[in-house]
Amino acid sequence: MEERRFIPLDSWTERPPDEMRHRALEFYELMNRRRSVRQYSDRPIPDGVIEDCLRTAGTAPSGAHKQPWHFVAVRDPGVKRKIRLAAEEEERAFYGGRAPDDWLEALEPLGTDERKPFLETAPCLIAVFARSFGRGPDGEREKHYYVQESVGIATGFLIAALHGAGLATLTHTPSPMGFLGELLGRPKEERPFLLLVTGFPAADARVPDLSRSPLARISTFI
Ligand code: IYR
Repeated sequence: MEERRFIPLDSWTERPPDEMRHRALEFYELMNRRRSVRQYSDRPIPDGVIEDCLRTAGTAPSGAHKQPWHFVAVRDPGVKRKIRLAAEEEERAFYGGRAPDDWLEALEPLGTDERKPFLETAPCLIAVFARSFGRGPDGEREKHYYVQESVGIATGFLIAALHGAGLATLTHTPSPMGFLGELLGRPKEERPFLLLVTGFPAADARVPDLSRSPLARISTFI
């Protein structure tokens, strides 16, 4: 049994109310400028940016602090091509009959289809994996808790970090995406969670004209 160790909360920063309000609004305004982008330029991402964004993802809270995530940053054109081909094969089946009509109808405003050229054009694809269990120092199985929640939170941190750094993203979920684990050589205890496409938008990138639900619809104060 590891000894329980506590340290002072040195990282805490106390802020005056005005500064809190300012920062809350500023962060909202930053995040409200995020859009899912499906057309990318092939412009490379400056060195170190993805690494720091992944460090941010790794700061997410997780069940029993098991950190049940793994991120594979794919820059290699050959691997990106393989991912595109495998994803498009699944998507052809999805759009060609596997998806129920109501789902296709719901996607209509997004204008998506089985073609995923961005999987090759974008300079980086981050495959997010959820680890259903971990390995202790002697290779023994270690239980993980709230894996989906934990990896979802870490992915949210990652999206916010990439956006904050000046990169566009797309959360892409080819379905099913078992091929990702095989293509990227991940162990069987890791389940693909989603694929985050990132890079700079194409000069002529267009996004659907969507609006976000107002606060009154998404929240209740009691
Ligand atoms: N995976 C498909 C379909 C798709 C599903 C949902 I839910 C979306 O919000 C967007 C697309 C695709 O990527 O086209």
